Amino acid sequence: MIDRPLDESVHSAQGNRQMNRRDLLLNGSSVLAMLALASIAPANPRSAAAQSTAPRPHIVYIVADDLGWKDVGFHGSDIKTPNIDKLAQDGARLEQFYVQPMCTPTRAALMTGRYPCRYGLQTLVIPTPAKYGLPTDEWLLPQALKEAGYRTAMVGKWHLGHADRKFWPRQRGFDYHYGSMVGEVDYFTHSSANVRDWYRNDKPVNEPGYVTQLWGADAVAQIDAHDPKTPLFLYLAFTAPHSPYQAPKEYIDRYRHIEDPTRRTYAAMITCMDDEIGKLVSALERKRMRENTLIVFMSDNGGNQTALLAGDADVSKLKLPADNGPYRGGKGALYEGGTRVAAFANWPGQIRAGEVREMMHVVDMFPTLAGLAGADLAKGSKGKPLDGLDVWATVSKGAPSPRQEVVYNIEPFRGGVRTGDWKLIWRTPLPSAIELYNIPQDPSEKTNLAESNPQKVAELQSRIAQLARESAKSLFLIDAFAAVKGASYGPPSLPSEDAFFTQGD
Ligand SMILES: [Ca+2]
Repeated sequence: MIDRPLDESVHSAQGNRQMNRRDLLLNGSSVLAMLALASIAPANPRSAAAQSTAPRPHIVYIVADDLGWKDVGFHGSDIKTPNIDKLAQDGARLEQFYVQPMCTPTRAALMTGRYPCRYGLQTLVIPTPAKYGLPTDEWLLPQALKEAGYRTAMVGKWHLGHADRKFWPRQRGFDYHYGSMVGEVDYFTHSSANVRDWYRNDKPVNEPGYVTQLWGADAVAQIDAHDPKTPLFLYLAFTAPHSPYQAPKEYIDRYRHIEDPTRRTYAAMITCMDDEIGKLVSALERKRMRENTLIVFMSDNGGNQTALLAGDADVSKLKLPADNGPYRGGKGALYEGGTRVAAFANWPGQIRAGEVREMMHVVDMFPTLAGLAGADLAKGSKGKPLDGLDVWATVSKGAPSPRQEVVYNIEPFRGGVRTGDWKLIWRTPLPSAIELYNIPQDPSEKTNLAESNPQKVAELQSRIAQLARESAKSLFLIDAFAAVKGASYGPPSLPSEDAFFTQGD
């Protein structure tokens, strides 16, 4: 499939309605009536992973956070990422790799192989004060790999539930975890709103250092201590280059030539992450594990272009630094800039080097990795159907992808689906909006073809409506509605007695 960017200059968030927090809540509460109509997906048989002929590899899965599509050397950035570039050049560069538009939904999709709308994590992220998490009856990738005999270690950011330890990584299939639970922490204090969020194996720890370097060093320590006879699954989830924009001075100094201070720091954060990835590859080589290790890299969503979606840090006065290249919009948006991310897979001798322009979605990683690991997909799934497809032949040899459909997200107030070349974005709050794009011809989503293709619009609307009917209620909106409700009851706010004297009749 030909899918060349048409114009590198498009960064517009045009049509991407600016929302403030109040709008968001009102928007949320206006759709709550629709939530009552939502129902859980009917059970389909879980697809079995294709039999793999490859040996069982160690798996290192690396996630960057809010990384712009263009902000890696292999996509032409001026930001230096030599270690990432080497892995990408020697591996498969996955040029149509889709994720969900934000942190929590993408991480949930990776862990479950199922769309976040199946279990209520489709809207925004799990906010720091929220109490909900990824439902514990979902069967997760580390659980499946652990069952198959893997040692499972996680280093980094979780963001799939933090208020109750039942949601934490070690309760969800990881033998080991070092890192943070919420969406972002200060890179030096490891705190969110002055509360430290820093744990090793469920115990709070207080260690000085810069987050990216601490996680890089810990990932190396995991490899150094690993017995290579046991297959290893290492999930390394960096927060870089998510806000707050902070980096060690020595990295910032390398980018003196970048005038904008936020972009300078952002570049430094990425290069620091790249150095840590380089050290990790060296550790694998030292340990003679490299030849049998599959390394996958992706960003969890596109680079952020909306201050209100930056998280806890106030970035409203900054020029947001991420660059999504030719793709429209960014984090939070259903456009390609929010959902089509920098990604590659590398396994020497097993993955052919080159560009793979076939469609794949982060939900595909569960059955693909489980297939390589010989894991039993059905065990523990309680009959819930996977949305993911085994894309190993596509990743490793560039074979045609079994994936013909991309679900960008399904929420009570908007949905986005692509089937083949055609993509529909449907916003339902009144006044509603429909956008139809031919992605191979128009990857920058400049020309809305909805009016001239009513049949294609109807077909994709029908698919979105079907997925919406199958969706679970949004846990974020339930939470948001509870907050709105809290402000809707209580003693009446009537004028005080003084007002009768000062305001007259
Ligand atoms: Ca993110």
